[in-house]
Amino acid sequence: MNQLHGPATSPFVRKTWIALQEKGIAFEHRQLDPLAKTSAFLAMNPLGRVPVLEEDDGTYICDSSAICDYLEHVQPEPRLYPEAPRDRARALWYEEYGDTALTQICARVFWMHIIIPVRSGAPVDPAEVGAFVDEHFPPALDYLETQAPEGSGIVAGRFGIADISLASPLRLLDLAGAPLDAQRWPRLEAYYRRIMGRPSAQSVVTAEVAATEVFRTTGNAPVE
Ligand SMILES: N[C@@H](CCC(=O)N[C@@H](CS)C(=O)NCC(=O)O)C(=O)O
Repeated sequence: MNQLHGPATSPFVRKTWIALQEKGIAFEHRQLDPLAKTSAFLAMNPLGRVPVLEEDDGTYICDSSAICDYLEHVQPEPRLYPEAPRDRARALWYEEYGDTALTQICARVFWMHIIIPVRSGAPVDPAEVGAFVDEHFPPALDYLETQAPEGSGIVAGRFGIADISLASPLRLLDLAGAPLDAQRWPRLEAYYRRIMGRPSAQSVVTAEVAATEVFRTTGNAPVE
């Protein structure tokens, strides 16, 4: 069976997990600390990053975008990438936005709430978190507030890779105990909750909550 390597807290692992679930492709989840650059890990991915998808024949496919594109080709239905060129381009743009701008700010909040306190021995500093959020959230989230759809599909009204890629980093805020401000970004928050309500996204919850607890108590990712 396919194996998906990496902590479920990673937005890139979550994105890949949800895509696998949406496609109905069976897989086993394997713990792997992406900061521990073991030779076994680097043999799978010389960049030392997760996720890595390991196939039955021992092939490794790295990078969430490469994996999701691969899944679309080996199992086209249900489609996660639009067919029409402009819609496809827009979907790839939102995927990129989720993987970069959104992940950077959400991951930082997760680190400030969950990982840094246990590593430093100092409690969360609400003033520091607040200053970060005030400076970095509006530029990234005000844009998404203008884009968020009424339904679950930000591109052409149809759910797909763009929605998965935007919801996956936002989930870090829930796991950090600092959820997205529904008063400040109501359309985005409601859209995010709709994506999170899908069975594919719910299937990650047990693993991501457990991984968060390991991070919160040890400062490190869970390992096998
Ligand atoms: N573009 C990559 C990004 C993967 C990535 O940065 N993963 C993080 C975990 S969230 C990682 O492995 N970081 C370890 C490191 O950079 O040393 C993807 O889409 O898979």
